[in-house]
Amino acid sequence: MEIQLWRDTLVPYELAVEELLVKFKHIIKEYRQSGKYSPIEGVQGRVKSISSILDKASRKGISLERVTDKMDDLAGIRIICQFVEDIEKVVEIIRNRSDMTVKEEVDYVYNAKPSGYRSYHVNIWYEVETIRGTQKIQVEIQIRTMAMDFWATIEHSLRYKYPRELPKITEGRLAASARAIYVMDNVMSDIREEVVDAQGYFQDKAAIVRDILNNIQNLHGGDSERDTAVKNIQNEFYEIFYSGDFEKLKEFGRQLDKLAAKRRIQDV
Ligand code: 0O2
Repeated sequence: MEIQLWRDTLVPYELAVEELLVKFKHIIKEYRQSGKYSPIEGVQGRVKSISSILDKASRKGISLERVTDKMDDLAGIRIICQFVEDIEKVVEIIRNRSDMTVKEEVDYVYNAKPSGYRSYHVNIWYEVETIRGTQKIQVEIQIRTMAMDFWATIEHSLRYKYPRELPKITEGRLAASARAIYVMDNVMSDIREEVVDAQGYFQDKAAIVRDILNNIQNLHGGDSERDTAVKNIQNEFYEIFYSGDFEKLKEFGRQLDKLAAKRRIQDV
C-alpha cells in the first residue's frame, strides 16, 4: 500500500481514538464532579503505527488489503483502573452505551495468557463522520488495573528487545512478577473500600475548599469595612483548615454559602 493510502486509511482511526479519549475522560469527570468514585482512573489511546501494522500483518499472514477487516486493534484505547473490581464496572459502562457496539469480549483477567498477560479486551464497532462520510470501524479497548498495566508495559518492551524468544531467565522473572502482581491486585481489593473512602474524603475536602475560596473571593469589593470582614473570614478559614477538623470545615462552608447568598441579594 502506498504511503498516502496508509494516511487516508488511518484517518478515521485517528478520529475514533480522539473522540473516544474525550468520551472516557468525560466519564471520569462526571463521576468526580458528582462526588463519586470513578471506576476509570485514566485513559490512553493510540493508532497502531505503520511499522507495527506491517509486523503484525506479516506475523499473522494478513494481506495488506485486508488489514482493516482482519486487524481489530488499529485503533486502541487503554483504560486503567485502580482495582480489579472496577474492570467489570467499566465493561458494563461500555455495554450500555448507544455509541459503541460490542463485537467481542476477551477475558484475559481471569484467563491470563501463557505469558502472564492479564487484561480485559472489549472490541467494539464505532462510527465516525469524516469528509468521506460515515465510517464504521473496529476499536480495541483494553481494560486493566494499574498493576497489570505496569507488567504489560515492561513485558511489551522486552518482546521488542527479543522479537524471537525471550531468554529463559527473563521469561521466568516475568512469570514470577505476573504472579506477584496477581497477589498484589487481590490484596488491594481487600482494602478497596478503605481506599475509596479515603479518596472520597480527599475529593470532598478539595470541593469544599474550592467553594469556600470562591465565596471569599466574591465577598471582596465594595468598602474597606467589608474588606476587613472578608479578611477575618479568611483568617477563620485558615484556622479551621489547619486544625484538620473536617466537620467544622463543612459547617464553615455551609455558613459561608448562606452569607454569600445574602450578600448577593443585598448587592442586587
Ligand atoms: P501492540 O504493539 O500493543 O499493538 P489473537 O489472534 O486474537 O490471539 P491478537 O489480535 O494480537 O491475537 O489479539 P490479542 O492477543 O487479544 O492481543 C491484542 C493486543 O493485546 C496486543 O496487540 C497487545 O497490545 C495486547 N497483548 C496481548 N497479549 C499480550 C502479551 O502477552 N503481552 C503484552 N504486553 N501485551 C499483550 P499487539 O498487536 O500484539 O501489540
